[in-house]
Amino acid sequence: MSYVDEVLERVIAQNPAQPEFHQAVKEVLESLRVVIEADEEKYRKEALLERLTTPDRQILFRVAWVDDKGQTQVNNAFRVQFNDAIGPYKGGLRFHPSVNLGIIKFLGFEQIFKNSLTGLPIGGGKGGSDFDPKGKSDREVMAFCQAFMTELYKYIGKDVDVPAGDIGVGGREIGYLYGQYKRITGLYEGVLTGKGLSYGGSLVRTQATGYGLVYLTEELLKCHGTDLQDKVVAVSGAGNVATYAIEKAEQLGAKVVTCSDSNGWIYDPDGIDVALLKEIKEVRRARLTEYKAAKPNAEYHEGKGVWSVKVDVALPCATQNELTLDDAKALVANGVFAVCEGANMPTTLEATQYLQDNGVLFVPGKASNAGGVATSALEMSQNSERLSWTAEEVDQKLKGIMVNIYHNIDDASKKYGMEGNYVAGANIAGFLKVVNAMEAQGIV
Ligand code: NDP
Ligand code: 2IT
Repeated sequence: MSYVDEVLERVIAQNPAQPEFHQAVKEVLESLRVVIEADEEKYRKEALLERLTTPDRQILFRVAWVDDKGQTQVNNAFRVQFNDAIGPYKGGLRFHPSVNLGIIKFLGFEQIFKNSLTGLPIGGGKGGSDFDPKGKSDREVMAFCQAFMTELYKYIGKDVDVPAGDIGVGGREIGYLYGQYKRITGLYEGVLTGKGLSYGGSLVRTQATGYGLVYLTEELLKCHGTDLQDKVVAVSGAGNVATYAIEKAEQLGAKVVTCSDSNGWIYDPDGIDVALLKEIKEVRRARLTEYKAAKPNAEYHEGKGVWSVKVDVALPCATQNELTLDDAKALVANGVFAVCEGANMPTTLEATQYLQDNGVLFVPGKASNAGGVATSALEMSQNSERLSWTAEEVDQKLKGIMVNIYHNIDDASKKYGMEGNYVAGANIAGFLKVVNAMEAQGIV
């Protein structure tokens, strides 16, 4: 059996009931076949793939906190420190009821390659909890964040592991987490990114994932003889990534006609009103039904459906496996030109294959959503030098990083004989830097 197949079998056997982790590993290892098989005995001897697919450390802990009724609540929490070959562990924290160890491992594994693609010195990690911030008071969110950090602080540090936001973790949560870290350790250091601007945050970090996604998409389109001007775009999600993807796409002349949350979705033929979306989601923390209430011309539909709309470009920005084979068929039937992932692994393996087989330009999240973590790394640099860069400076750097990522994955796809397969290009380009560092540092 080939070494890649041996390791795939081993990962599935050793990590039962973690389908998202299996999915992420399968996608990467399938792409790496061509690289591994060129030097299979060397990689097998140094157990390179076993080391790459086994986290350095998995921290599981209990978080107990008291709700507004005086009831004690208990949540499960995780931090997976996956690979620190090229820098300190770096990756977000997700607070969502669906969080379990397998979800955090898939996200941490993806993060290794994404962080490598940014060109910046950051390793891969991820964490989170099954805590649901939805419907909780600010005091309850603070109580949870303080209890969570009271355990997590032991394992993180500005040169060790630097968490940030993800689903359910935004500016409010990072603020409470940072305050508690500082209270316990007495250290005022860049241990978290996505901080508020008054206490060490970077300009443009809030916008960075969505903006970066659109910068990369624009470069992809440019290299295929077109651009976003007058393109019709479908976006899913209505959170941090979706909101700023919509904002930047509209600034570049596209018309974004959809967004969604976990209850339903909006079709707005006039183009999504991003100021209204921010007011509903960032200020009121409300549901998308309120968008329809304010914009009678828009349609609100319960459940899923954004991929049924006829568009040129699709940007999935909500969550994993939200774009299925049926959705891919609908997009292709409607003549979609490009699909670029804002979320982590939003497209199933079957849907990805179908899009690629039908000539749709497809860029995986580990490349196209890397602008968030890249700007986090820029926040770390600013914290280290105790300076703040201007918005223009950060935005220019972000744009440069995204353009560079596109060319890097495009070049890798060509070099390994799979031109236009950006999944393979991203996995191979991300892998090569990490492997080089792992080999240089010996068996550790
Ligand atoms: P937010 O919490 O700000 O927003 C998430 C959005 O997706 C919400 O609209 C939410 O709806 C929807 N959503 C979440 N889970 C589900 C679900 N299970 N089913 C349907 N809809 C769902 O998160 P972000 O915008 O930060 O993250 C979105 C995606 O982007 C995630 O995959 C994340 O890992 C990825 N990402 C985030 C980065 C960042 O910097 N924030 C960087 C790179 C990737 P509702 O409010 O109803 O739950
Ligand atoms: O998935 C991701 O890249 C993030 N949630 C951002 C991580 C970070 O450290 O900024």
